[in-house]
Amino acid sequence: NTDLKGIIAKKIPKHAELVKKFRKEHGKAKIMAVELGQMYNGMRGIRSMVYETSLLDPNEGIRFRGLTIPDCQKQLPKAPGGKEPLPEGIFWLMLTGDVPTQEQVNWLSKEWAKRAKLPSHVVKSMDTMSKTVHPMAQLSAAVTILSAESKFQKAYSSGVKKAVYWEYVYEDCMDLLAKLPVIAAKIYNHSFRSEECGCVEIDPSKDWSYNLMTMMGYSDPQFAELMRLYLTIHCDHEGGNASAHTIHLVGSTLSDPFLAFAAGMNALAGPLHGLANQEVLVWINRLREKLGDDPNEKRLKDFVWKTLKSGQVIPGYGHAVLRITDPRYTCQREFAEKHLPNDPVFKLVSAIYKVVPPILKELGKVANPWPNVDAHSGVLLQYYGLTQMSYYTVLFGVSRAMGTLAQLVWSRGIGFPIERPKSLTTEALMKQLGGK
Ligand code: AMX
Repeated sequence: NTDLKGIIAKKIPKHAELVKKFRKEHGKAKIMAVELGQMYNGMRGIRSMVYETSLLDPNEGIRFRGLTIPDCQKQLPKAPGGKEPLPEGIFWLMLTGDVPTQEQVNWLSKEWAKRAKLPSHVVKSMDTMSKTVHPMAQLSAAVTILSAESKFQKAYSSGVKKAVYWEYVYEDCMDLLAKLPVIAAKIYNHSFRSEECGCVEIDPSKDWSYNLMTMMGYSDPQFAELMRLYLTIHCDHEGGNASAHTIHLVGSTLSDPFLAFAAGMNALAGPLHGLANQEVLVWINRLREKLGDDPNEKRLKDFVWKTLKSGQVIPGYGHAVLRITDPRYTCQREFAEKHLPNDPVFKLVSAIYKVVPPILKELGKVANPWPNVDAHSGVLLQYYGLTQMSYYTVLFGVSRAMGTLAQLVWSRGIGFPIERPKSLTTEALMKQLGGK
């Protein structure tokens, strides 16, 4: 059955009913007590939102609808002759809760290809944007103006009922996912390639990742495999991370999916979040310039300490929730071991993996000394010739669309209200706690 909308049309009302009953029975149950420290610490650890598509365990990593990354690598359909999962599969999984068949992902590839064309006003705006605009800002701007096409916005204005909001949100999300590779490729070509590039059309017989790669001017089948893995593993990281949370929040105001997603991309563009993958390579390249490709351990350690002492963080290390090596790092490392074991930058990344965690532990204040996803992605992209670091977060964003937009469909299906947590002033808190 390839009727994706029909499949979720059966599931969403059942889940909404289950939530309603659950809330009725347990609506007053206490989940946790909030500590003052958490309020000042970026709300870290406060269990305060419901997000269905994925769940993060600090000591295990991410699960998408119950499946770990290795599970997904095993169970999700592959491209012909390929070994890595197709991102289409993880989107299907997050949207429906079911592992799709090959036929279902093939349908999704074709469906996205069908919806991929950009409206001419978006093309025109993108083509005239200054090349000095950061690729993430170009992404945000392009998606923002795509909102002119929103079916949800039109349906809302015409007064459709709340119960069917999700149907229009679904259409917008599918359109956006279909168009994102075209937008991303256009940004790449506009920023880094000559004017006449970027005219390659979507091939409807090929998958989402393959099309993105060819539109950017690449053709190595192994790079297509990397793109499939990359776009699969960056798709979601439960709801509290800055980009997913922003999309969730903005979506809750009934802004259309284009506007909600663009807002999330502005959050992903921060150096403590998605921009870290750019920062990692900048840092590694600085290290290579200073120490060469094969520095001894002592010189490497000195470089790490120097970074820390100058008040900077070690990009790609640490995490707000994870307390282990990120499984997204591990699977990229495995990919590198298989396809580029002798690459000098990969060897350097491995050497850094040995020296950084003990140093961060020694600092004493870092909650998680282990590498996150961003510590490894740049080296892989660079190996295949994608050396423009300021572009890396765009690929992260294309992938992040899958989890966050699947959730957006469910959020409207369940009927979540506008999000509005309570804030307090320090003065009010002091009064409450009997301070000054
Ligand atoms: N290098 C140096 N110091 C670090 C550090 C790192 N990699 N990670 C954390 N710290 C420091 C913090 O800056 C903080 O110092 P402060 O008290 O002087 O301000 C202290 O350790 C405690 O922070 P924490 O509780 O361990 O982390 P957090 O939850 O506040 O922040 C994160 C998490 C990811 C922002 C942080 O680890 C960091 O800045 N890492 C480097 C940037 C990075 O890799 N970001 C990508 C994260 C994944 C993603 O979203 N793509």
